[in-house]
Amino acid sequence: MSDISSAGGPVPRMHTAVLALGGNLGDRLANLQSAVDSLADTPTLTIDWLSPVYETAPLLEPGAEPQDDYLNAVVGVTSALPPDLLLMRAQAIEEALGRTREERWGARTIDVDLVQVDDLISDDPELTLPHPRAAQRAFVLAPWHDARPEDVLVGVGPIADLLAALGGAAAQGAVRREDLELMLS
Ligand code: A4P
Ligand code: MG
Repeated sequence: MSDISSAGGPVPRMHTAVLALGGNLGDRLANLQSAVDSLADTPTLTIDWLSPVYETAPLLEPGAEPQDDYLNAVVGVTSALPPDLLLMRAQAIEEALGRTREERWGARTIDVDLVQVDDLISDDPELTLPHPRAAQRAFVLAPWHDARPEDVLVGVGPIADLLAALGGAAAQGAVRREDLELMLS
């Protein structure tokens, strides 16, 4: 969708999104950083903010094999990509970083999820917005809250309240790694 600019030429509509990154295979920090770099290299996309990095206990499907701890982070972006193309870009970045999909919630080099886009609400299984499990996950809420304490999960509530309702980050085994940092190149 485009607006017509008074200066002539179409001005694409911009979208604001919150993305969650996580991985527990390989060089976890390098994979998070590569995902950030790839997002930053995406045409029309600007990274507005980066959260701190958290080390988090794996949240597993009942009965699943044990997994290593994850590194998780959250990123705020602005882009002309509509939500479906932003999801395609996220999945292409996952693939380029060696993501495979043998099992749901399986160990992975990188997962790039769309937590929310603008104030959109959708129950489309291909792209559910906001992400249906974000409100229950300290590995999303804690880094997001550190970066943007006033933010609201669209249609749900302030992320500060959601994190408090979980009992804080530590209650789910999420610990901020002060020694690790993501960079904007
Ligand atoms: N999909 C629908 N909505 C979205 C959205 N908002 N963002 C669809 C991204 N994808 C969305 O995703 C499966 C399908 O979800 C896609 O086809 C997409 O069209 P996937 O990335 O292939 O598979 P997945 O990530 O294994 O599944 P799922 O259900 O998205 O898993 P979650 O909920 O992302 O959980 N523990 C810790 N500590 N840290 C983690 O990061 N991550 C997971 C995965 C489990 N445990 C974890 C962590
Ligand atoms: Mg996913």
